[in-house]
Formats: sequence, C-alpha cells, structure tokens
Amino acid sequence: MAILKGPGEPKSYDGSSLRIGIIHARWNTTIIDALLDGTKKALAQAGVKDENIVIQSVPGSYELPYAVKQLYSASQVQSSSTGVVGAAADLLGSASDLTQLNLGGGSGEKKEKSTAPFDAIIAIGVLIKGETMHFEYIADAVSHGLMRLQLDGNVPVIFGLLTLLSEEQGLYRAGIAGAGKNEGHNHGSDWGSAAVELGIKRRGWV
Ligand code: DLZ
Repeated sequence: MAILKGPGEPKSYDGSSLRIGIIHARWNTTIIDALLDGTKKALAQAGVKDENIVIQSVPGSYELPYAVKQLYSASQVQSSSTGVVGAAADLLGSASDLTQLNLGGGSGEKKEKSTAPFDAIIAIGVLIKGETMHFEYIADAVSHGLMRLQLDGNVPVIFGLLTLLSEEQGLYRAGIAGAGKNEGHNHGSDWGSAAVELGIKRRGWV
C-alpha cells in the first residue's frame, strides 16, 4: 500500500562531509530527549561525524530562533578566523579540542573537526497547548522566526517544533508512547535525514 504520510521513500545521502548544528529547547524534556536521540541516530546513520555535530540547549521553544541565529553566526565567524591557522589551533587548542584527536593505530591520523559554517541547523522544541493563548503566540512566532532565518541566512533550518494538543501526542511523535514506550514514530529521525539532504543539496541544486 502506498504511504500517504511522511517524507516518502528514503534516499540516502552521504553526510560524512557535513557539519550540523542542533538547538533544542528543554521544556517537556522526556519528549525532547527522545526526539534528540532520533535526530542523532539519523545523522550517524547518514555518516555525519560526531565531532561535526554541535548541540546547544535553550530553556524553551521561544528562544529557538535567537539561538539558531547566534549558533550559525558563530560558526561563520569561526570559519573566517580559522583556515590553516584553525587546523593548527585544533591541534594545539583547548582540552576539549584535544579530546577530538584520534592517535590510534600508530598512523598519526586525527579526527578532523570541521570549523566550517554549519551546513544545516536543526531546531527542536515541544510546545503543548495550555489553557491560554500562549501556545498560539509562541508557535506562530517561532515558526516565522525559523523560516525567516533560513531564507535570510541562506542556511537550511530544519523545523523540529512539535505543536501538540496533548502530551500523549508528543509521546507518539517521539516514538515512546504506550506501555512498552515504543509506539509511534520518532520524528527526530526525519529531521536528521532532512538536515543531511538539505545540507548536501545546498551545495548544488542543478
Ligand atoms: C512558558 C512556556 C510554556 C507555558 N510552555 C512551553 C512549552 O510547552 N514548550 C516550550 O518549549 N516552552 C514553553 N514555555 C517557555 C517559553 O518557550 C520560553 O522559554 C519562556 O517564555 C521564556 O522566554
């Protein structure tokens, strides 16, 4: 039977050269954690290297557009101030940079941590409707904010904002509903795949 919903037949893209940013809100943490997990699994499956994924959190969904903008700008600044100097800085840099080194196998090979601007950014939030108009205002502002960022910033911003009428809807959309906590479909995996597809496609549409 033909599938009516979802992004259609998955095509695989090689994400091994991509740098991906993820900003997630912390409100409704159980659902967020599962979505983040699904997103990271899809990125890993597409070959995106762990060291080329940057994850930052913000308190709530309302903060997502600002944080996406800051994260992307920071990666642009980082990229323009690195280059060859940046490669050396990676080698000599902070303790956290040093943990990225892989000196195993006697080959002297190291894991190259990218300092390029992000190829795509995924914004993840979970908004659950309450008794007031709060939900409508935030959902509207965040949706428009994220859309504006990707058009003005010329970078794909993946819309990982769930706008839910109940917590149960969120559990299903994170694939953790039901007694066995495994019912539903984890939308994070679609967001990870979308980031890889758009990240690759933006390098050349024709
Ligand atoms: C205040 C609030 C409420 C009531 N509900 C949610 C929610 O369901 N999901 C979410 O991500 N954030 C919520 N927030 C927090 C706001 O997004 C924001 O963090 C605060 O208003 C501070 O700007």
